[in-house]
Amino acid sequence: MAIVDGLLLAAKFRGGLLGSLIGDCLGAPYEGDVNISKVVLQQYFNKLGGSYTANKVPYKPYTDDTAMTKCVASSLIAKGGLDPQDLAKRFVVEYFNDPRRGYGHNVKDVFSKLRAQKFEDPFGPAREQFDGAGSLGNGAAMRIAPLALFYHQNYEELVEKAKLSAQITHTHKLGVDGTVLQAAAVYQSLQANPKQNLDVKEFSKGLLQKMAAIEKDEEGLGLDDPHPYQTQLKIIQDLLAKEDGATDRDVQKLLGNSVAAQFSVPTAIFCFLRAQESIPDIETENPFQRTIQYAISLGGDTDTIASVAGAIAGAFYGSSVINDSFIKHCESSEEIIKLADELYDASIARSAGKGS
Ligand code: R7I
Ligand code: MG
Ligand code: MG
Repeated sequence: MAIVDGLLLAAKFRGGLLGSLIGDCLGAPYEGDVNISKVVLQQYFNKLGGSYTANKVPYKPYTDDTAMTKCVASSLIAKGGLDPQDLAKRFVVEYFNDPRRGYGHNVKDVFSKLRAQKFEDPFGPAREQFDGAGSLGNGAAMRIAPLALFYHQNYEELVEKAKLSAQITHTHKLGVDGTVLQAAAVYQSLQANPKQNLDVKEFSKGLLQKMAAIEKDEEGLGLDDPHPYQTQLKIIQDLLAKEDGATDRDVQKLLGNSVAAQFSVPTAIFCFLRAQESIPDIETENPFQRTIQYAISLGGDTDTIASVAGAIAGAFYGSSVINDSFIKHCESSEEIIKLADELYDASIARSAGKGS
């Protein structure tokens, strides 16, 4: 952690949570779309990035991705670490207070069952999803950024807590491992120095090594490919190495843009890595904006892929790279900044032995 001092680390916490929020809010209007016009998308970003005048510009509401991310952050802050029962309660209270946030179709059953059994077993209802197979959706990965930031000083602990936090709603190996992959990506971003060009080969190699340690005991779990995330990471490396650049079609076909964690988390990681350099038809010098704009341009699960990519980008660059106008256009951005600062304090207090 030597290259990241306290000030930068605090800015990276803000960047990670703001990136997650902005990707969600800006991506939400396009969720489910195919063939998004690059010209229209560019105009959308130009307008949102222009000078901000309160009440005169569109205000972008957040969706379930942010609602659940806020629960993860506030639970970690309140409890000084992961407390699955407390987190499950926060998900349920949040959902029943404000259900119209575009939640996944099946995860709502988990919330009802958790409420009915009074949180006695916070993992029980998720295990029953999809006839006992568990959900393989990206709903646990999309909310993991606060946890990856909080546990940044101990990678083994981060993996263990990321898995547990996922299992409150997602118990399928693909849902859990996709969450670990996103946690690992945010972790690597946080450790990297934004003043130097990112070595995208090293970044993907680091993730491959980490997923090799995760995907080692899956024989007998019934997956066609025993190493699905390593397969996706190798595709990322191939696409990055393409001389004339991967086409949108390549990315959609090979990496995917669906609600499945396997076909959205690696896609988001690819968006962040590809956006280190210019991308055709995306007019901005700002690599954070490029990441989010590119993620949305691929269509499909745009709020989530942009949110996951935005968290990785924000944790790498820190909040200073983020256009203030984007921040102000997003619902609850002030609350997110406050949560990021409190999460940073809680994480530092814990590692200094002062936390619980
Ligand atoms: O994963 P989850 O929380 O959904 C997150 C997505 C994000 O895009 C959000 O922005 C929001 O729009 O929803 O919710 P789940 O209900 O667990 O999973 C989402 C969907 O993935 C389900 O409704 C299914 O269509 C699909 N899915 C599965 N389909 C077949 N078999 C998830 N798991 C399975 C499965 O095992
Ligand atoms: Mg959503
Ligand atoms: Mg989504």
